[in-house]
Amino acid sequence: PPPRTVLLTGAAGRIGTLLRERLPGYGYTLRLFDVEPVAGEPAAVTADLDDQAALRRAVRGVDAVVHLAGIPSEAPFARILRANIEGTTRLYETVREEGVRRVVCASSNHAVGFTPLPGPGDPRIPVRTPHRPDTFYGLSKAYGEDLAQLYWDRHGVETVSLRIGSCAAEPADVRQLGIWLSPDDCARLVHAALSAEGVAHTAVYGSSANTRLVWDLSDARALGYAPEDDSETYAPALLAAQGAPETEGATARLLGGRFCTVDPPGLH
Ligand code: 15L
Repeated sequence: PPPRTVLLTGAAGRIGTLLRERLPGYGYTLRLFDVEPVAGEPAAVTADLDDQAALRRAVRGVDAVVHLAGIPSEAPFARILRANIEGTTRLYETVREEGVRRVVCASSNHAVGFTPLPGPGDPRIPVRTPHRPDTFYGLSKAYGEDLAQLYWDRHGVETVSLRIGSCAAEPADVRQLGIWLSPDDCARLVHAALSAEGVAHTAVYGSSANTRLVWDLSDARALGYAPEDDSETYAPALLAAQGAPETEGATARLLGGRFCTVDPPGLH
């Protein structure tokens, strides 16, 4: 049977919030976990991923985990190490110990951010492309994908790693037109990742069916994901305000965009 009780880590965050509003409509019962209080949700667990007792109580008895907790952009390595690398490892170890079968894990386009964008006529970026993280943040997402593979190969924990593009109510800039994931499509994708059978460890790109798509959505569609939105609705206004996508410059033709040249934050 498909998972019904789902633990949502990072439930107070941007994607956590939009999934809290939408996943119950697919029939899921949610348990919520976040380092910050979840507004209007007194039953949510407010704890850090290094609080082993709280994490175990949250994981025990669920059918699946949607793991969104972590730092969502570049930060000093020590912070990324603690929140994203150690935090995700603790989560998987607890999932294994508690016998939970399925994780849906938030990876990111920044795990492969140095991948060149396809030019006119080039094929879209495939899932099976080498990890090319653009930041410590992207590196932590590449680690998460390898961790998921380890827990499948060693322990039979299934994961769908979602290399999410830009998930927000609207795309914020011309770059995001290629990788925008609408909130409704995000819920469709997570539902597909929770309910597809026999996923082992599968990585997929996470975006809507954008006209300007830069990556291959067929692996996501193979899970049963059928996106309904397209960023093209927002293209005329964004192009009028910001101009055509740049074709020159260090980051213009790289998937990760500005992440590829962000100032290195150092270790601490
Ligand atoms: C991400 O991984 C970030 O979490 C999000 O805030 C966006 O910046 C997104 O990537 C993006 O690449 O637009």
